[in-house]
Amino acid sequence: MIELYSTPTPNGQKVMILLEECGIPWKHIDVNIRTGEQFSAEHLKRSPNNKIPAIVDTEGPGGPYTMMESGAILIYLAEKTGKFLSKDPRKRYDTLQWLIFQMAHVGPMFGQAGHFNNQAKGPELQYARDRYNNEAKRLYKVLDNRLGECAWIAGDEYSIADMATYPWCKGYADRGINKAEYPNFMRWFEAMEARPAVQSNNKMTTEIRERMSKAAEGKPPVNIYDTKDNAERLAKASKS
Ligand SMILES: N[C@@H](CCC(=O)N[C@@H](CS)C(=O)NCC(=O)O)C(=O)O
Repeated sequence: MIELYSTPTPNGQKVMILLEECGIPWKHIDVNIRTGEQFSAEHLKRSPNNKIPAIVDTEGPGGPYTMMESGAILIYLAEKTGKFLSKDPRKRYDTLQWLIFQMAHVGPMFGQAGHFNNQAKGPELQYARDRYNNEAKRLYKVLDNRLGECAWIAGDEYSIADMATYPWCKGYADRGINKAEYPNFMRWFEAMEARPAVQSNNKMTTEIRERMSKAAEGKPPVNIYDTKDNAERLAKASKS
């Protein structure tokens, strides 16, 4: 059994998609990052960086195995199930380079763009807004160019690189990405949305979010965007 300790953000969803694609037994254990549950002593044991997602594989190598970092989790689960990470060396490294492209660029840059568009809206921050929005648009073009060469991000086979990238790309319309300018990206995005596992992820995402909002009623939210507060929360949790 795979226990997924998470919130269905893009980083959480990529693991949900893989679990649904593999059809192995798994369950979602809600860790509400809006109310600070990522700073609990139990969660810090699973994820010392106080982030979601984390997994526990109750039948891991040598016993129950705990992991943080969504990219590492995807590689682990792909290797465990023998799916979506080719054994052919070239295809495998193609998949890993595009997975790491998502982890190092798409996730962090889209995340910063979202932060300055939605959280830090001051007019004096226009430089940051432009920097991350332009970078996000450039990354969509990298994806569009790549998907003009092959059916899936890593090549001719659907892989964990597609699963990692898709949830981050859902907001393409808000970023000014249109079908005419990014046709290869759009073709891929539609192919992703046609997959039953992706549809199941999207349905579960809505349900889990509703369940988590209900459970959080009356609990004070934490401001996870305040990095100084986060450092203090971690220091406090580490003492307990
Ligand atoms: N590189 C990490 C990033 C994880 C991450 O940033 N998770 C966010 C949600 S998407 C989180 O847990 N934020 C809570 C916090 O910063 O306190 C991964 O891919 O797993």
